[in-house]
Amino acid sequence: MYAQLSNILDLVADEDQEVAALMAAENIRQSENLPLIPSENIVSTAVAAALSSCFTNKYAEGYPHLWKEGKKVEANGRYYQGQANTNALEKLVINRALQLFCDNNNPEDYHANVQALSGAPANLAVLSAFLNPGDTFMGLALDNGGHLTHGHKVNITGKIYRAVQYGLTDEGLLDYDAIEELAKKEHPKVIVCGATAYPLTIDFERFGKIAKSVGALLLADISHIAGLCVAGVHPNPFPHADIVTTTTHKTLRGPRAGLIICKKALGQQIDKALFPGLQGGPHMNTIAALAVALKEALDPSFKTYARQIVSNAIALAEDLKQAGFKLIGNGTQNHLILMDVRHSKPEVCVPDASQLAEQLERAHIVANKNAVPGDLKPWIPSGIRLGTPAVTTLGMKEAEMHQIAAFITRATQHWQDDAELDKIGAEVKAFMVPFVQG
Ligand code: DSN
Repeated sequence: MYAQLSNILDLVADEDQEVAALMAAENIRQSENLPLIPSENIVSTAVAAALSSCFTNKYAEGYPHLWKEGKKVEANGRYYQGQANTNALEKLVINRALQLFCDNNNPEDYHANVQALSGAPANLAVLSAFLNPGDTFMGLALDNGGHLTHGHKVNITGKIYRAVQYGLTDEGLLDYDAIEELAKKEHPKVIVCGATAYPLTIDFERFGKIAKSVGALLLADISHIAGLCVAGVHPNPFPHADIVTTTTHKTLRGPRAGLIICKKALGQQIDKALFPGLQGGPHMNTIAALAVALKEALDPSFKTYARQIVSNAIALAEDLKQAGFKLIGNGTQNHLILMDVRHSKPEVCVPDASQLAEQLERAHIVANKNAVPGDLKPWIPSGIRLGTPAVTTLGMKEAEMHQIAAFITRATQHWQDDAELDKIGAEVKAFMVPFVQG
């Protein structure tokens, strides 16, 4: 899997030994630790190579099109010369994004902006396109699984807009009736749906109805589940959402970037909000890598991959439940699992999820601490968030998930026993070998 990196290492080492040493060390770390953070994945060699292409040298402020009276027209909308290849590349990735995300919903009715540097600027661009400072929007609270950019008070989206936060039920489910009631009371201009830590299917149709009933735009942030949506293993947000944002490096398995797809009538406002409103020149090397990743996602094999991500998550969740862990939502329907370790059965109950995350890393199991519904102090969370996109990319299937669940259970039971954790770490390292050689 990581073998081709040695060539890159040699090239960097010729010029900079310090950076080459860090790259080599990170390569080893990634090969010896179970990658279970649900927002991480492992890109293909072609995606990695496109990222290091000469497109990194080119400035390309503007777009490969112009908007005239709300209609997109073929024209060079760049500010600098030398754009023959950047224009062709950006048009290619726009078309691939529309084909992938809007296939059954008339791609010609949609527009894609592929320049967002990641999910946070994508969300901010959309909000700034349709809200004035002080305007109201709704989003899922961070400690209930939402994202910072869905209106958390420390984020710019919570500072300049009036962000009304909705939550989950005590069982960890989206409460659509309560969300509808809140929308009727607050009259938001935009409703954001989507999450960073929600293990169940999102009902975009219901969200669409709620937004429509109060005259709000629906923004679906599908950063976590984009790969599942395009593969048909999670419902697609279109046609219910007006705008979709996503990062491209999670289940979609591309470079670290952001995508905005919207109903065409909103395209001009969104393009303008992103550039010149928020960003400068797009990173054309990342856009080249995104083009490659979208081609990979359009291949039928990607559907098989996405299905396996979910099957793996379900297998892992079932075993963890059997072991006594309390899972938010009582399991998973997507790629992630949220364990409430402070309220699990005594055999796996741990009073401190932050320390547990650190001790799991000692056992070569890399996950992240996460707030769960009901946490009174989100900075001292009760949850551990796990995901299967990266281990599925490595070729692991249900049999390996049973083994991973056993590692996690043992490491949790012995979380204060460094010697035992080191022993588990050695076993995990050996377990990874066949999956990372290549
Ligand atoms: N950091 C991402 C995640 O882990 O879900 C969200 O931005």
